[in-house]
Amino acid sequence: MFKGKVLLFSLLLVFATSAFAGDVDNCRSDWGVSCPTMRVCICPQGDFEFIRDGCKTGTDYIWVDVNDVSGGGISGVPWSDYWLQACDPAQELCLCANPVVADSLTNSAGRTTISGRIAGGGCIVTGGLYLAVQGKVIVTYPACTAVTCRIIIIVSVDLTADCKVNLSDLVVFGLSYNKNLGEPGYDTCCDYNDDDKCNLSDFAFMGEHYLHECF
Ligand SMILES: [Ca+2]
Ligand SMILES: [Ca+2]
Repeated sequence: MFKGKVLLFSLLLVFATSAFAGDVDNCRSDWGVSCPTMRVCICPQGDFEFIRDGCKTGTDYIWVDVNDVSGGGISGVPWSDYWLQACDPAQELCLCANPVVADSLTNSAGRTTISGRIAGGGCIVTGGLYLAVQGKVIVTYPACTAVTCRIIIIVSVDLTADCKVNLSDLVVFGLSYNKNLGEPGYDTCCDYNDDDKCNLSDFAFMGEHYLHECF
């Protein structure tokens, strides 16, 4: 009798687990950044800075562990099933249809990395980013209530965050032109070579990406 109950309980457990196996669990999944001060320049055309250069090493990356409800890794998650956005809605990016692409399918442990470029516009200075897998925003285990925000600074030649680089962006850029960090009117979103100055070097990037938009 006792043995029978244990067996039934075990069967129920197996059933409960297998019913959800393979589905992404946004609380048991996790993500992070390989270095503490990542800063990436983006363009809607997806042709600006690589995430791998975000901390200037050439080997920087975002990692993602895609897990199911039991904490097991899900392998084979497609390259394009990821989405990044600002944790602070006031700094929302404009993102193209496939803004980021993973470096590979998730491996047998459910892990992949993202080290390519981001296709979009806008600027995130504070508050960090969240990451979604298959439309599910990753939240912090075990409470599953707080969004898992990681600090990544995003700057873009699309300063108005409408996924187009045009005259309205030049107007915003002009307001910060020839200003340095600490001076009134200086906007760090206009600094594309990471020297805390908004000057001709940055304007050159503006020219290089002028009239770019999402493919
Ligand atoms: Ca724009
Ligand atoms: Ca600069």
